[in-house]
Amino acid sequence: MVTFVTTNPGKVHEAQEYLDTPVEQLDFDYLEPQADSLAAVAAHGAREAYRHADEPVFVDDSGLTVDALGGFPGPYSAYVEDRVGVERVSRLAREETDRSAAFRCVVAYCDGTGFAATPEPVDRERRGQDQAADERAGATTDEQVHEGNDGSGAALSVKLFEGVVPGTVVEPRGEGGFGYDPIFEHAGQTFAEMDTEEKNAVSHRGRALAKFAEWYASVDR
Ligand code: ITT
Repeated sequence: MVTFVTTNPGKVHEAQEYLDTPVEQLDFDYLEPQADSLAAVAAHGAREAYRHADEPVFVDDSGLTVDALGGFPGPYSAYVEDRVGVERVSRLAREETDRSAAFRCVVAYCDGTGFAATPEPVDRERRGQDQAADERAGATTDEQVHEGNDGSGAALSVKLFEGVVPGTVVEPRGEGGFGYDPIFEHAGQTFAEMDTEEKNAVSHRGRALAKFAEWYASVDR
């Protein structure tokens, strides 16, 4: 069993499809720092969630980046969805000639131990696609080990797994999924037109979870 700290049941549903072990949701709204990078937000969240839960946890920070809007809404996707709404983000993006966008997800795992000696998970099949999307979306890293300070002087390691999927912003279509799914088209379908399995097979979260699942299954706990 692994604990997914999130307020979003849609994320948990997708994660359960990917991981062999049961995924339990802990509905805890950790404080998200204002940062330009999803990885920084996710790493901070994982540490805070671990301190709250006092057991192994993972979190996921994700967002939509629209190329012509300088990566907006990016790490502010949840705030913008709440205050502005996805239809208005779609309208804004559709005023642009270039409607390219990407969904990015960073899964961050923390169990209070260090990961320095852990072999990095490798996702060769998807790495090329991820790199192409990373370049478009201005990403810097894939999987890595981060050390951070928990405020008590002790370092808490966090393991990060990143997934990116390129697409286009369109008028809302489809009834499934959540959040920005109806306005994000990939290979001719919006994510809201796909079922969970289809979305997971190509999505940012699916790609990050695949790496996490591979690594999680390989480590001795
Ligand atoms: P937690 O932080 O509690 O996990 P959240 O929904 O607030 O839940 P984020 O802070 O990561 O999640 O914000 C992500 C935003 O991007 C939010 O508006 C989501 O609806 C949206 N989002 C994330 N993944 C998505 C996906 O797969 N499809 C559509 N929208 C997504």
